Amino acid sequence: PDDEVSKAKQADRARRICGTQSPTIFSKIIDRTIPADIIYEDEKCLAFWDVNPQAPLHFLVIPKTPIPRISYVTEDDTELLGHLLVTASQLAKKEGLDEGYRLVINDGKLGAQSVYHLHIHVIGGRQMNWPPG
Ligand code: DGP
Repeated sequence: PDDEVSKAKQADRARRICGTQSPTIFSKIIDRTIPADIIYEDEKCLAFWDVNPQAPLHFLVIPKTPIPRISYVTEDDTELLGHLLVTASQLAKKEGLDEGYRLVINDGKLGAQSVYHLHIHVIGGRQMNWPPG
């Protein structure tokens, strides 16, 4: 976790220095420039396994449109955000997470966001704790 926080701090610093990081590594996953273990794709979104899993099952659902962070969305993104959540729910069911799971969206430096392309974490397969770290 500390490592994720330091990555988030580094990303925030890079973003402040260089402007918004775009394209991020997730754009390269979308266009297949770099490989990922993709679970699902449609015209609006992509889902793939997280390279640094925090639980037995951990995947990400991302919009194909590179919205940097949840705090930047507008009313125009309402339908897309709904679609991402419905997709996350359907994929969690498909992966057998019948007893529950955690959805997380990290935003910005204090939210420990490290990749500035909006993503929903779907984390499951073990007991989650509250409060989160
Ligand atoms: P966040 O801290 O919320 O910005 O989460 C970014 C997540 O993205 C983190 O859990 C690790 C994952 N990640 C970063 N780079 C890659 C990559 O190249 N491939 C995959 N599959 N996941 C990645």
